[in-house]
Amino acid sequence: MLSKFERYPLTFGPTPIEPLKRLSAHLGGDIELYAKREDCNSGLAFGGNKLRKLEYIVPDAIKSGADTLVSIGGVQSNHTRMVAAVAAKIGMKCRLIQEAWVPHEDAVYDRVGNILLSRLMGAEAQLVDDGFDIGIRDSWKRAIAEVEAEGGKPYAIPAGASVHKYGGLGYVGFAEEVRAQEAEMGITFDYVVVCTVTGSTHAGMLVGFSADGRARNVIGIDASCTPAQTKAQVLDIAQNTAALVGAGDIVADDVVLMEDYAYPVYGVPSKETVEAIRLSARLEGMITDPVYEGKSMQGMIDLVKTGFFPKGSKVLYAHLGGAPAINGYSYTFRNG
Ligand code: 5PA
Repeated sequence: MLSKFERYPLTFGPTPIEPLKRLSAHLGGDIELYAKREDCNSGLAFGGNKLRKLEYIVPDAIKSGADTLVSIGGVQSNHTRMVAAVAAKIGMKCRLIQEAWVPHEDAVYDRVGNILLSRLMGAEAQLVDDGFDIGIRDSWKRAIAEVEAEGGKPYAIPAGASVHKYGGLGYVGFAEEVRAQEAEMGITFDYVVVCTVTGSTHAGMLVGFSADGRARNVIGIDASCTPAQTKAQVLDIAQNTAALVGAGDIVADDVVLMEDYAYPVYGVPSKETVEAIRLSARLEGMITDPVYEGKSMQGMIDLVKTGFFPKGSKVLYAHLGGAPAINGYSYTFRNG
């Protein structure tokens, strides 16, 4: 589906799929859990899901003649870290808006983890005191205008690289890659679990898996805590992406989004999220974060425990990255 689109390689290639044997056994052994390690997809600043998206956006940025990538996220945004890494790699400047999306407790929250790495890679990170919203933000528009006023040529990348015309393509590629790996492994996954916030990861998967009738087997776990807006954005991106690649249409019922795990708010882990992070760390040595993957891990564990997946199901957890943010939650994990 993607051969007509230009791709700028930022990743190592297909990401490994590994069985989560101890976690599966711990949860009763009726469901086989696997992880696809998108968190290990690149040597660029610890990698993660944004790189698949940016691979299809970078050619457009280079063609535009821009000299500065401009993007936005929370203080501990993984996305902005990835944009900073890509800017360094392709020789552009980088301007980042880091909004106060998370009511955080750690005193060093804006000094460690993702934002530390972004600064280290030369990005200019501006802290802005606005709350969580996955939509288009005035602060981001202002940053674009500022770069222009200073004589630069900005290339604008929205939150999570999601509502960009090419934002959904990367995860269409993920579905195609999974299909090829299934053929090699001689198995078929019954479900794919994905953490959903700005929507293009889930949306791309919907389009990619719709090719073999599996769109509704993609189980989104909401981590935005604003699920109506997230769901609408997933549908919108999926429909635009389907039209772009020439796939069949995606309808509202194709967007399966579990809304029960994002509490108390975006970026703040519940007691159950923290337990899920510990469990996956202690049984698998697999690190998930308090903002995104910890919530989808919690969701997957709960769906196994509550019998959502029929006995014998093979479930693929898309590990989308995000571990650096855990440094901003040192108080939560002070005793492990
Ligand atoms: C993010 C997003 P989508 O935004 O494509 O729905 O992906 C959700 C997601 N897992 C899942 C990890 C590790 C993520 O970083 N992160 C955002 C960020 O600013 O980092 C876009 C919100």
